[in-house]
Amino acid sequence: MKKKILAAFMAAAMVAGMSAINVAAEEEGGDVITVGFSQVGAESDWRTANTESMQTTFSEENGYELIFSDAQQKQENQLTAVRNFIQQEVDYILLAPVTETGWDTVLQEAKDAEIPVIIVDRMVDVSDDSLYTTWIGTDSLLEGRKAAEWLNAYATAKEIAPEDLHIVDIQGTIGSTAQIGRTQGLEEGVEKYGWDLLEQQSGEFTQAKGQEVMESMLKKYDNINVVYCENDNEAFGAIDAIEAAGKTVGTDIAAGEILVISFDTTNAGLTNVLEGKIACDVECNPLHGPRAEALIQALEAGEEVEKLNYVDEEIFAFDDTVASVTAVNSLDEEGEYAVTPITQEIIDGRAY
Ligand code: GYE
Repeated sequence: MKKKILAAFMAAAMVAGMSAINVAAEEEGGDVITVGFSQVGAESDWRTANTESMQTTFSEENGYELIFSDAQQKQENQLTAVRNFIQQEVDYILLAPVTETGWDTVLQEAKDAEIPVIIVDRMVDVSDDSLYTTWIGTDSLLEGRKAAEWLNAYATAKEIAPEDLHIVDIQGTIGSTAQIGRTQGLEEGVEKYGWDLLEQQSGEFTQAKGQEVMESMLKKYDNINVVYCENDNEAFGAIDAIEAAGKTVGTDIAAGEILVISFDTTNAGLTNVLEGKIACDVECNPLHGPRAEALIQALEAGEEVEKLNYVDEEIFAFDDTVASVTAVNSLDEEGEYAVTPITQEIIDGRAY
């Protein structure tokens, strides 16, 4: 008898206990924000830092469930990922689009499902801006213009005639915002100052492709003295190719050195600046996790958010020949931007 009572009591306690746990889980579940993030890939150091920033921000401890999808640089994978997020009824979709075009249909589907879409890093080119809620990222055109103005100021200070700058452009993924803006910045410089632009070819933002493209360009032209790399990883590949060809990477163009310009200012990129292998590196900040979260929190609170959110960025160079550059941003505002000569301390103090 006693045993039976005890068993019944225990069973009741278990049911009560379990349902208490369930209630707690449901309550917690109610607060958890589910975020689907379609990432471009893992093509560069910048991208790795960007992924890390998103993953640490949208963590369980912070009250999120993150569904992460790596598209391996393919738009079709991103279309599938976004459609999966819609099916899973996530609360928010974060999309770092590989290229700008081709998003109208899938974004319409997200809109119809009433899931807010936050575009991160690169932009989308859509016929109707209401297809996404907001965008957070960097001003690639401004970055390109900063680099071009630095090159002009540096060459002028070293008394190198514009027509004596023989430039090759290792472009990013064709059709991506980062490529479009950085390429345009260089092309405007060519137009404005009369530089000799020998060739443009995509290095897909990777070290391997950057190296391959540089190798082929070195075979074609014997007078290259400036390499404009549209990200750090391409620069690492280009530097390897130049050195393997028996040429010297550096900043003394008159002495026959090949000057490298780059973007991103990753830890390894800035280390190359310190060594004088990259002359000028224009910052592109990848730490978008907290920025995207701030937008989500504002939306959760029912606040209006800006449509376009640009991040402020710096310029680093191997020396102090150029103190600052003047450039116009994507919103048509002219600004003066300081150029910081790199030091080990600066590198050590940075988060990526
Ligand atoms: O510069 C590059 C990455 O879209 C800004 O993509 C980003 C670029 C970044 O692969 O390294």
